[in-house]
Amino acid sequence: MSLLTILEYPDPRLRTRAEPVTVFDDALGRQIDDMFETMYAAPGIGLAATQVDYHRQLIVIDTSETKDDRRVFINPLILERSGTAVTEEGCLSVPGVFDEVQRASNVRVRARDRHGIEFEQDLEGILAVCLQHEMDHLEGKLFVDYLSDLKRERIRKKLDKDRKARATSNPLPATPVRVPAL
Ligand code: GNR
Ligand code: NI
Repeated sequence: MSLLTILEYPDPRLRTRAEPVTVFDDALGRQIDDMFETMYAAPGIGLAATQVDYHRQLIVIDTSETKDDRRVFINPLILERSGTAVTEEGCLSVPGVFDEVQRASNVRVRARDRHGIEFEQDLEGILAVCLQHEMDHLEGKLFVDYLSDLKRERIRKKLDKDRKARATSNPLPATPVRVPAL
């Protein structure tokens, strides 16, 4: 298992459209496990393959409090959406930024699991919102695209500034200095 690097806005690779998964092999299983590990470590409630520079239609989600409800959606398709929900969203690819987005509150999704078995599920609440957020990633779309041009430009500048601060001031704790005994 290994931690993957999460791409950050405005990295152009986040705009890539993911291709369907066609081969359900051990390598795919390892990619899924690495994505869960990366999502839990971040921490986040969902992760799309696009965010880790893997351009296949693959999503992992766990919205449970107890972090024991792993859900995998491969080649997902929304069959039906209903209701509306406005949620304060965040994104691991847009760190430290949160804003309201309106989406469907309920969706029926058809997808495949890690073995390639097709299933259909009705999702609601944060799970439905998260799936839609992740499916946007697979199409190269980010939640900040729903905000005004002005907000998005401010966000880009803030992230630029945060990245520069991380690069110049060393983010790692200083090496502990042993004070010599008298
Ligand atoms: O961790 C995440 N939280 C979140 C909160 C509200 C709506 C969507 C999300 S998804 C996000 C993780 C992420 O960036 N997935 O792409
Ligand atoms: Ni995201």
